[in-house]
Amino acid sequence: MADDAGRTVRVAMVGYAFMGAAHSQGWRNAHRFFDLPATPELTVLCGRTADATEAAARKLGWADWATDWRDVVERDDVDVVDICTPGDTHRDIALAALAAGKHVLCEKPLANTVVEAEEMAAAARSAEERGVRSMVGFSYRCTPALALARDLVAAGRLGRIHHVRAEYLQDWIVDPQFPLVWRLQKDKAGSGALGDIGAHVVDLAHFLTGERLTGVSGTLERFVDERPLPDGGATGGLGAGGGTGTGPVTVDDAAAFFGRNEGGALATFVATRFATGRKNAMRIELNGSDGSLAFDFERLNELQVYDGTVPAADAGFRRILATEPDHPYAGAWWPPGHGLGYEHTFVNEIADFVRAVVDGRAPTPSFDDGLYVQRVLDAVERSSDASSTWTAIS
Ligand code: SOE
Repeated sequence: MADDAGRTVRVAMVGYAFMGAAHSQGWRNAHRFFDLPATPELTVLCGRTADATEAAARKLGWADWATDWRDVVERDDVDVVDICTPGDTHRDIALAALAAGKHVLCEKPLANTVVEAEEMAAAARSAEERGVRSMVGFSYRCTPALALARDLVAAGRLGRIHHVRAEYLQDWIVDPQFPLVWRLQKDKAGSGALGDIGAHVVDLAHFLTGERLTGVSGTLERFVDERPLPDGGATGGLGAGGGTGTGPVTVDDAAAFFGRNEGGALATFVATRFATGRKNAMRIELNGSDGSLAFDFERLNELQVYDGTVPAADAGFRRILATEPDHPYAGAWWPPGHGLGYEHTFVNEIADFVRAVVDGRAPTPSFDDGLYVQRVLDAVERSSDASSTWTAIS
């Protein structure tokens, strides 16, 4: 951490595609909207190829650029390493950064396997003892309406939770001609819709209820087995195309699973990239003995709440516009009713991270929270492969 006078947090970010762009605007803006104890500095951006990384550094506002993350994590002018790469590099970068005494923000899912996630969580716990902090980037927790939902559940407003129903619906690969990008390759991404977007709803179910799943049963599906290679080989981003030849899709296109929470609630999940017409419809509904709440990220400033304790004639779902100064994060932004977008969840997330790092607190969600999600993903995969109907989560 920089000296008290400067009170800066000097950041190195590895990766600069979709998440790199989302995080960069978060690092640029967090101290301009939140009163933070230190000012983030976009010190160095790290990527695989020099020309593309230099261009990305200029575009995204980074002071320097590099192509070897092993050097970057050792730099004396770096306090934080932000990992925005595909999952196959999360473990190596995080372990090296933590060992070098750097605080780490790592995109979700934490890793590609439970073994990697266990190593990362153990390293994070050890680093915590040296005052080195770490967090996994489940950014949707920083949506005001979802943070409000968590507060309502924690205050007991829903009573005992009986049902959690969560789904994350996208449709960007319904076209079989969409190219074989890295998110469709197991060795890069670890899994498909299950880990990429299913991880978000598994984490949200935990975040909102404060309870973890004790077991799951589920199935995975792949609708398209072969896709055109992207231009420049099978590694392109969300939209790279134009390659020659085809390659095998090695991950799931969709996942459906259910489980039981520690508190007894029945939880059901769907994560799919084949929900034609649904672009980023991340939805969750909780039903309790005293009420319910419902959220849809396509209407992310709103929370639907049902109070079951009022007379039936007066009861009904009401819409809360989570844009009041008293709503989580909302007070740092615009006047009531003006609303936030997807990018603001990353600014909110980075503000939380900077505050925790400078104040000497363990940020949440922790690598242990990320490990829990990894165990659920793994249990769903084993459940899908096995003939058994139930897979316990260790
Ligand atoms: C998948 O398309 C994706 O980019 C996820 O990887 C992100 O985590 C999610 O925020 C948006 O959709």
